[in-house]
Amino acid sequence: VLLIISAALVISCNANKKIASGNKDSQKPNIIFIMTDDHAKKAMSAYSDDLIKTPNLDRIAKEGIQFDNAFVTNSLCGPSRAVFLTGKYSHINGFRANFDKFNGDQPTLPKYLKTAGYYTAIVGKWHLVSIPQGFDEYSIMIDQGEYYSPRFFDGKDTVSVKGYATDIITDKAIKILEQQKDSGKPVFLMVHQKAPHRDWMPNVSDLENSKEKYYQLPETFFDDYKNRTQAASLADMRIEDLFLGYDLKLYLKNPQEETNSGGDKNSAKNSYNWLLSEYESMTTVQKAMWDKYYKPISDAYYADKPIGDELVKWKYNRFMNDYLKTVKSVDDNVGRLLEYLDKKDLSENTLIIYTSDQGFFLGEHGWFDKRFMYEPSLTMPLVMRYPAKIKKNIKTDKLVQNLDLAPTILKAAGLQVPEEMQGKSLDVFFQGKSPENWKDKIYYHFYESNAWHQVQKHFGIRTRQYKLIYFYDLKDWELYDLEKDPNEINNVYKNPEYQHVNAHLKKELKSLIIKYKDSSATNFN
Ligand code: SGN
Ligand code: CA
Repeated sequence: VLLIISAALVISCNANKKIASGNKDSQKPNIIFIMTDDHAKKAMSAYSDDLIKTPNLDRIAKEGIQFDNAFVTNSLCGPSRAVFLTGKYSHINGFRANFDKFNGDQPTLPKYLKTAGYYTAIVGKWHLVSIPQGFDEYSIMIDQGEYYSPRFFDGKDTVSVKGYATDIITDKAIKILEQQKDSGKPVFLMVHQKAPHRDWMPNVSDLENSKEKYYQLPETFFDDYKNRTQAASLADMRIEDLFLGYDLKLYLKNPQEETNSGGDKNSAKNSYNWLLSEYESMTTVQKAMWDKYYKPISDAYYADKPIGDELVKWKYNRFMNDYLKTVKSVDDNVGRLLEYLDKKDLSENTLIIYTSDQGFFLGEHGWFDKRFMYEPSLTMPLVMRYPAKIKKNIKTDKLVQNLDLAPTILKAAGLQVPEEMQGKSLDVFFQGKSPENWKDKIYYHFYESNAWHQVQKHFGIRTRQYKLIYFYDLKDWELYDLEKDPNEINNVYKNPEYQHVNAHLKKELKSLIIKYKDSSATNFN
């Protein structure tokens, strides 16, 4: 008996020694989950290199797996984060729209991981209103967060940190990894960037020696919303309504100009002051670098005063230049994190995931923002690397969802996926094979109404070929044949040739509603 006990002691000592060496050899991987805010798939060169080169984000894809058809279940910040934390749809986790408050008492991914011995932490944007639960450590931004001198709350104090948000959040992430690397515990770290969310303030270091670039308008930029339901024309998120000061960084001669620039008049008044207060929070050096770039742009605008289509094109380009610069800073900082992992020999046994809380319209249909079930806002970038378990250079176009991420992470941590989670682990794709019986349809439900950007509530189904959407307050439908009409401008719901498709999809939609237990989505024929 003594012999057996001492043998067991030796084994357990060895196991402890192994874990102590930076978790490299232990069974459980470190898990780093990077989520940005509003990053459109087409602004990442692994998906399309028309707009920007993102070598570091692409590196994750090249050294791992890229999901070409990854979708959110509700295209809005808070709801998407709640889905990720719970592995459940909004109607089950209770966070349907940004004005809700997340019920942190429910089971969540960090809680499961913490119980299983993980050190759990989140840095950056939270946006779920209630206090984070299940984390050993957190440092979250207040509400939407700020680009310059952002404020962070750690459970005790709120502190404003000098510098640029994307850099600071990455510094915080690296610091946690460094502090934990010899602790013997695997780490689950959520790195939530504010970028590239509105109001798209670039890092001043990316303004130096930089010139405005010209970006081609998307094909559907001048969409007239013909043969669509009313939803598209009711939406208030047109590029032409971007605010001159707040969004496009002009030095307004008179704050009234903001009010006249279009969009929601009340927010126009506030937005002018918002930009000023962000500018005021910069250091003298930052302000000087900012002015050096934006002042000549502003002067040129007042000298030329574009109008009509010229003004709309000018606004589009101004917006795109800033948006893409905030993405560039994300890419640089992801590079920094990857380098840190390499340097500390942590890459092999780390699952790193990059995604965004939803997609974003970059001028498609004349819009910015998201919310709609249309492709640019429904899709999200999703790439993962985990050299120990994921083959290199894999791509899949199967339909996957943000709902699947919590199960994927639990599985990677060697844990059971709880029955009540509604997603499926994506580990079945890790060896490059296409799993049999994978889902071939997804369900979507957007709940916000009478709020920012005025998008009507809707739910719907997307298959490989079709998308059927029901705007239930309007009691009106849209159907798109994505193979023939990838830009979703031709609603064929009333087309006689598609009646069999409608009937079939409605049946499938009903079965998804039952499967996912969405009792709020009834009453349609
Ligand atoms: C803010 C933005 C909106 C944006 C929402 C939600 N306006 O209200 O443009 O749609 O956030 O975004 S702003 O003038 O305050 O920037 S989300 O990503 O948090 O859901
Ligand atoms: Ca968002």
